Amino acid sequence: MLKVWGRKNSSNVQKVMWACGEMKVPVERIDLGGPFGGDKEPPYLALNPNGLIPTIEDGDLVLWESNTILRYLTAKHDMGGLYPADLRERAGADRWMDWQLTTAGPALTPLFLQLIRTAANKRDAKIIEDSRMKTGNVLKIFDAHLAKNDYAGGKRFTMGDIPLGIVVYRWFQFAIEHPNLPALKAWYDRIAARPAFQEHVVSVGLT
Ligand SMILES: N[C@@H](CCC(=O)N[C@@H](CS)C(=O)NCC(=O)O)C(=O)O
Repeated sequence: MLKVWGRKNSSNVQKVMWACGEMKVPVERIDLGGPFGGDKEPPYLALNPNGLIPTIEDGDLVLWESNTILRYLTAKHDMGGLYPADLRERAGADRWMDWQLTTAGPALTPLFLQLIRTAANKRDAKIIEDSRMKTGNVLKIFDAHLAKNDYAGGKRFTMGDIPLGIVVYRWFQFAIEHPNLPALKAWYDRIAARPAFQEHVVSVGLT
């Protein structure tokens, strides 16, 4: 069975679990990282020298980098579905996956670390405000795309929606002022109706 290494409240592990849930691929997930530790120990570093989660083992294939894992698993199990066969649709999905890693994720991370992982009396208001502004501004770019497209890749749900679905879930949970982004909200409501998203993201919550 496919093995996934990593704690279930990691956004990057959730990408893999959500995709497997969508495709009904059975998974053995092993808790690692955060309070579980083990991610900087030699046996795990032999699988993933970055000491980060997730890593998967699929037979004798060992793979890390969450979005690469997402591409591999969806291509293997759902070619033409979650993994678009059409080159243009795939490029659209790929583009928003890369944008999550390079742009939206880094904008949001300080907000997450401050509001979820830092005690209230140790929080830095400037870091929170900078990250709030930056995230709102970058998500306006995705909102403009969604005003003309139902999903990241175009007309239908694909792998391209998964990384940003988790970013936007987190962003909406924070008790901060959010800019009004109606197309993003409508897209998020479509995402939130998916049972695999509910199981692997919403029900895990923010910790
Ligand atoms: N670019 C990597 C980033 C992986 C990453 O930063 N993972 C975080 C969790 S989301 C991690 O391993 N943190 C250390 C820990 O959980 O102990 C990916 O997308 O897989």
